[in-house]
Amino acid sequence: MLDRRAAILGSAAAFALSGSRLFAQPQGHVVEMTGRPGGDMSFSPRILRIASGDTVTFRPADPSHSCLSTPGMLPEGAEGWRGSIGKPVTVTFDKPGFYGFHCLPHRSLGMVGLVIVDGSGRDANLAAAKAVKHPGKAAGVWKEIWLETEV
Ligand SMILES: [Cu+2]
Repeated sequence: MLDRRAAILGSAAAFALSGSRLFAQPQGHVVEMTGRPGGDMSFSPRILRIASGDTVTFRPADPSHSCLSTPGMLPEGAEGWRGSIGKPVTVTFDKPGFYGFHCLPHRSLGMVGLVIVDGSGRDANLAAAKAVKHPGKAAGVWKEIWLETEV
């Protein structure tokens, strides 16, 4: 009986996570920018899947990082952003689709990431975003990111 109850609760939780958020309030998410010279530089998480209308704050946990949208990796009509070095930047994501971003000084070291905004028309810019070329280590990191997104 307990097992069955746990299963029902589990599926309800799964539904709540994957199901409609039509009546949900927009959520705020945080992506940390970490790493010091000589070490790994990264966004954490580097893949974030959110609902349309949610906000993401890119927050520097270590100095010398920034976050800006990567050219060619925005849905049609979506606005890009450009955060300053060492400052947090908060972005509201209103249009479904794939948003690539990077750290200005550390893009070629592989400091890049992806926001996936679920909703109608989400995949419209997927092929274009995947076709963007990246410098240095970013190319390899993007290969991993596209494998991990499984879309
Ligand atoms: Cu950086």
